[in-house]
Amino acid sequence: MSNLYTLLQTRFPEDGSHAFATLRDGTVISYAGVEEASARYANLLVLLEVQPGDRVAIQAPKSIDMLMLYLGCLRTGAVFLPLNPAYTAGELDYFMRDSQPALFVCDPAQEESIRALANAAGVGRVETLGDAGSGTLAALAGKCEADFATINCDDDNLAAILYTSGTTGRSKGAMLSHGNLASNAFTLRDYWRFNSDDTLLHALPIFHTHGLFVATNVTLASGASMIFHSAFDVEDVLEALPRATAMMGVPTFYIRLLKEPRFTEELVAHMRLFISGSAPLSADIHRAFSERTGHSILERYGMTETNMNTSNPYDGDRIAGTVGLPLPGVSIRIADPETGVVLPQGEIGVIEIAGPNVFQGYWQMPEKTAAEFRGDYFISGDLGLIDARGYVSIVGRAKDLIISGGYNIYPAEVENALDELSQVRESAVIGVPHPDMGEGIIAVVVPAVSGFSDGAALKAALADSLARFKQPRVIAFVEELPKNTMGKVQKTVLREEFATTFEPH
Ligand code: MCA
Ligand code: AMP
Repeated sequence: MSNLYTLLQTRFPEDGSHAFATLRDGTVISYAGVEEASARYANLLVLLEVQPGDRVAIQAPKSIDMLMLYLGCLRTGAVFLPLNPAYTAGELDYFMRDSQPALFVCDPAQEESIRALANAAGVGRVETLGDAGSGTLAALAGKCEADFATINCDDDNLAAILYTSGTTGRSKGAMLSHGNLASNAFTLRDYWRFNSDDTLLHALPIFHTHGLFVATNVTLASGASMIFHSAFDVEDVLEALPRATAMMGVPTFYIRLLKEPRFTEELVAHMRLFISGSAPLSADIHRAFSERTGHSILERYGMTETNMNTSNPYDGDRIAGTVGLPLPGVSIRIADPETGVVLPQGEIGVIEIAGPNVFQGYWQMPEKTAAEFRGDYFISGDLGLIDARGYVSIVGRAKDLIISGGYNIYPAEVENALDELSQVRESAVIGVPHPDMGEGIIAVVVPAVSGFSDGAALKAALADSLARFKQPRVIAFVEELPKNTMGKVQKTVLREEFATTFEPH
């Protein structure tokens, strides 16, 4: 096996002028440009003495340069470690100390505060990268050679670490190898029939699996093009759709598009594929979408730890409410969550996954890694079943997790932050249906002093410790939390009580 970059490179179009990405302002980055820019970043990493296996962490605005840095890391054997720009200083401090990056790249606007954090955490070097090629890192890369001999590596050499939260509230770095990413990229390209005539509308963030690996690696593995937007903006998407052939999104993208009368069958007549994932796509949205556009959204299922596991078929029935069939090379079984006994077809249990897509473990957490595997199978924490035709459906979660607009929020982390506040005796954080984000976050709080009900004060206090997307939208005060005889909070009772909080009135 070889380096993921080398494998992708074999599929780059022969004509180097073929567009890889077109930006909002019309700038085109060609495949020859990709080769050159990624070589410059690779040379820069060598110059900065970043060794194979060293982490290169980045918390910066979405940009093509960030993707070129990702490819530069692949080419040198460094480990790319992207972080959500929404993370607060407290969250970053943990990521820096845990991953000990050789290089931390930040938004130029945050340089001063990041340098202070990095010094305290023992991170050796900080550079900046803004959007549109600004920042010290881009300037340094611009002075480097545009040729680089990509290093050879083994399947299990690390390519990236992506942090994912856990039920204990402590984030874990999922280690993904060149082999993990390569297997998934080529499988998805074939399964979804991507080729060099495709233009993918890319409006996802690039610090997560969906926008970074699924969207970008599949594009590169097909020699295809992308229309590269800095974020999802419904107006920009409506404007760009007529030039695209495929789109990947979280359900919120499709919910928002359906709200627009200008989103019509004619507008998307030439599109070949709409893909959804990261959160459940309701059967209602699936149906409304096909009635409006004539397109059946292709829903797939993945995780940070595993890349993509299942997909509805390209040809054949894309069944609303299911996540489709195991991808070629991926094994899926349903097990009893308590005993681990594999269950017969049709029964509900925890979804377990094995295959070349499954990660190498959590960064410096061998016990946590061991606890989440049964043999070769990774225990997803999602509850599901496999029907007679082999389609997988997700019916619930064994893990206490909220998914809002495609971002995961572990209630334990929010509860810990709330419980640290002097005004809070205890708290329970739940997700309930939200018409735009899928789920919205509610904190149910027992105040330290009876009668206290200043939700705004608690929200303000959380702003320093939790990224905005993890902060509860609603804080409800109660005298006590419903608990079972073991003293465990009955979240199902709370979810029922608050079920209609975000419904439009
Ligand atoms: C933004 N906000 C959010 C979210 N996003 N709050 C909760 N959940 C969110 N997802 C905050 C903003 O900071 C803002 O705060 C307020 O909510 C309203 O923002 P709004 O303008 O409505 O949101 P937006 O900026 O338009 O973003 C919504 C979004 C975005 C477009 C859905 O969150 C997004 O791009 N999501 C994609 C996430 C993704 O790529 N997930 C893949 C993970 P304020 O109140 O301060 O204004 S990979 C994965 O899950 C696996 C592997 C898989 O299968 O793919
Ligand atoms: P993450 O930790 O961001 O990788 O999120 C992975 C989780 O997202 C999975 O364990 C599922 O709970 C959820 N997920 C991803 N795709 C889907 C989907 N199509 N339907 C339902 N849940 C999904």
